[in-house]
Amino acid sequence: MNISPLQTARYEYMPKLPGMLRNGISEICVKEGNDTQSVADQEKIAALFPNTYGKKEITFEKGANTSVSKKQAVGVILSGGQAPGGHNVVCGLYDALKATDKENVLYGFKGGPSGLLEDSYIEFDDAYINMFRNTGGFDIIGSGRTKLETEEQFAVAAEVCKKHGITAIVIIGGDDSNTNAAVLAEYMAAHNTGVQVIGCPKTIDGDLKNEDIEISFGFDTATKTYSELIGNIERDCNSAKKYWHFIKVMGRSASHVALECALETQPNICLISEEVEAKKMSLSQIADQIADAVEKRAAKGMNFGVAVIPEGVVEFVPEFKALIAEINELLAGAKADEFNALASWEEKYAFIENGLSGDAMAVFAILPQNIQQQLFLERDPHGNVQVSLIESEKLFAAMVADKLAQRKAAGTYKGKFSAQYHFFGYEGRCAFPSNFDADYCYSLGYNAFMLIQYGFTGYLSKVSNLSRPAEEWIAGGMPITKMMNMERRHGEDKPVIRKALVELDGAPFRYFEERRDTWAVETCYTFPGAIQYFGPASVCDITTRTLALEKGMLK
Ligand code: FBP
Repeated sequence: MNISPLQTARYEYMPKLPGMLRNGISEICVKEGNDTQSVADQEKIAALFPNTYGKKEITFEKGANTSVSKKQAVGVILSGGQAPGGHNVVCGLYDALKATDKENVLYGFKGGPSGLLEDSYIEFDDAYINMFRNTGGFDIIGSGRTKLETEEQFAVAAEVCKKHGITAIVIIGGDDSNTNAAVLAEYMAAHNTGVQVIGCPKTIDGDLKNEDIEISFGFDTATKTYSELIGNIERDCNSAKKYWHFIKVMGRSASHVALECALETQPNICLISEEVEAKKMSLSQIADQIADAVEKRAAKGMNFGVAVIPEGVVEFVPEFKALIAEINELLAGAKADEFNALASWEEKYAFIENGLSGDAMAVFAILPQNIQQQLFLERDPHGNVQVSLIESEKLFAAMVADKLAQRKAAGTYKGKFSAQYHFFGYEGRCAFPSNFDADYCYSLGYNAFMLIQYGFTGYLSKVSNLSRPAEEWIAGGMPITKMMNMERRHGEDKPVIRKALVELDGAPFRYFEERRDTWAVETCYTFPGAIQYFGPASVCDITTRTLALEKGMLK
């Protein structure tokens, strides 16, 4: 196998653990905190989780080990989208498990949660684990989006665990996967299976965060990767001075990724979906806001700029959301076949015009034709519009071009406008984890085993105090039920972990808001450069500006 010099060097990197975990299980004891309750809907959630609700938060400290010694066989699952650092969670878990007892075993279920249901697994050994230390990706066992949520699935999972003598399952995933981890933990406890379940907080989107989870892993590396690319584009743009770059960045729903990239690179424009929704902005208003910046910069001779667009923005535009709902309705059931049978776009357009309300049609009519066609042609297996496939970077560029053409005709704008488009998503999900993510993930995995060894179930592996050096990080666990509330999902009330959107009164957004008007008309670009893995801690180990602002470490 060909291995790059960086990969070889990263194999040698020793991730930093929180101080209290550094001497292994023999010197770790548990400090119990308070009983917990869910963030909302306490009675309902307590009733749904009679065996796992209300447990105490815990932290680990240096002290005499009081855990009960038993042979552990642990199964680990990677769930959902890739996020840098996933391999290190597995490595940390493996190292802790083997350091505690060489006879302990770690199984990796392949291809995500379905691997557990299909009993498709590998048993890790040193040689295999060593090939993945400090590397990006989830290819160590693969990932998948199967949801573990039904009683039937849980029964199969319990059987598979029984077959292999599995004592605990670790689920590495986002808000949905950790919600399901809590439900699985409750099932395993209620059925006296003896199987513990522990979650680990993953997602580049950064929306699995709350008073207990300071950051989900992968967010640091992914945003650093996108910020490097955006910074490079800013420099190109400021050199050539002839293009406006429209850059869409991943983040299915929340705008944390876009905001962090903006804080790192100071582009001329960064849309924040949560603000668009709060202000009930229309597509036309958003296009006008961007066109204003283009016009002001053109008046100063700067016919170039950079606009960052969060992936999920169109779903936060109220009129667009209503349009999508009408389209889904319009093509429900057999009507989709009728539509698909129409031969030309003109006929299809007439069908649409006939079926949509006047308001929805007014929004549809202002969209560029390629976006109109995307809305009708690229649909998911349920027949719904695939909003995440909408090329919003092209949509806004086209709408801005229209606005500028109108302004030119009115004589208010005399500049030139030429757009380039980019989508940064997959580029960041499997990057070599930054030192922060390498350390954080290794600690999450190591800590997950400590939770198992001390007999906890339904807990999330929690490592906090992350804006400080790793030595000062605090390791422990939090019952997942503490993060839950009831939400309506697919017509039913369900207990779920609350998704964290960008808070408009939070420090990161306020910092951005105070400066963005200047960034819009001046050229204030900053160039973060590539992630550095070797060198001074002040360059290599710092985490996101979002976290620094949230912790008051940046004003
Ligand atoms: P997770 O929530 O599972 O971590 O995945 C997030 C994400 O990377 C989003 O940013 C993106 O919209 C989505 O996954 C894409 O997923 P897929 O590659 O399965 O289409």
